[in-house]
Amino acid sequence: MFKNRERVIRLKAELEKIKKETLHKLEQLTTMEELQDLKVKVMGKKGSLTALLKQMGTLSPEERPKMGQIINELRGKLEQAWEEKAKQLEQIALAARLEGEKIDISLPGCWLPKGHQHPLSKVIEEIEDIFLGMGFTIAEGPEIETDYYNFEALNLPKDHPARDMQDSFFITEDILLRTQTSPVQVRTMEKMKPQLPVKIIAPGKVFRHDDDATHSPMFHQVEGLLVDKGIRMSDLKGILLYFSRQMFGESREIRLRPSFFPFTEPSAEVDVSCMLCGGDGCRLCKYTGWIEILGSGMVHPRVLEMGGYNPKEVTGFAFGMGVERIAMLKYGIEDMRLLFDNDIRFLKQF
Ligand code: 2U9
Repeated sequence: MFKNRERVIRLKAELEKIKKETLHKLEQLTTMEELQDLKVKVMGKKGSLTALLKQMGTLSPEERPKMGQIINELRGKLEQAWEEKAKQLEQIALAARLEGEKIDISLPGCWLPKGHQHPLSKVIEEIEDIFLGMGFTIAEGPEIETDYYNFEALNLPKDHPARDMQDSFFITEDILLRTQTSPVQVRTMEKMKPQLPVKIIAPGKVFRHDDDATHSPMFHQVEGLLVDKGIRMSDLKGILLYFSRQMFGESREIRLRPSFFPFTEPSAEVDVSCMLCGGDGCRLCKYTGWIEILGSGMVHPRVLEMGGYNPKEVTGFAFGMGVERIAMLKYGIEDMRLLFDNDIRFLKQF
């Protein structure tokens, strides 16, 4: 009986020692390997706690379950401590890995040569801004068009020079690269009818068989269209005067000269007072004081009809300008080919 008590006391003391030592070592260790080693040393087949369990057989049947409970409690406590330590070590390892992978964003980067906005893009954006400010919206359409949208719906007669195979880029007899952005307006009218107003500008690339200092086979246009009840030539004049002053300066005047286009009637060429000499006469305006900037007119009744609107109920005006010409006048560029050379020294000036 006495021996049994003594054994219990000794076992308890050893358990306490194992607990203290294990928790202390656990606190000290710094790697997963050390953690694993300690686990084997305490709980492994030849571990200190396992050895104590084996001594349970020497206890009396009354003491055995009590001792078993104490050992199980210690085992539970130690297991919880391993887990916590393992989590802590994982976090330390992750933090160390992240620290090692850190990118130093204060290092100077590689210098990449920067381009420059093209003067044509700049002018197109400026034109768009002016018309957006007057309530127009921007419409776009295909650059490859059918004979119908490019010519027929615009009232161009079959024998019109633009319909000649030599003057436009035909893909088949019926399909060609658009020669103006007008098909966009026709398509928009078709889509919008019978809604009013149709108030759009159509910027984009157009293609013609031309190539010299003032013509390029590909160039840019901005065309405009306003269809509504009661639209008059004076509305056209007011809008174009506002546009000219925004684009070329507040002191500009405009004049309209009678002209002819198949899609407008009456038609007018629009001149702006010379932005270089103010109208006195100089080399730029060929000593006339005026410079032609666009074409315009009241939409031909047949064109309105083909777009799906009744010319007895609505009227409209239209205009068209070449963006390259506007850019050359605005920036004093003398040769159109400079706009397509892509020389960064030229482009950077705008
Ligand atoms: C529809 C109805 C009418 C568009 C217009 C012009 C006059 C014009 C030229 C200016 C220089 C083309 O780039 S350029 O060679 N344009 O003179 N364009 S009226 O008239 C339209 C368009 C669409 C449905």
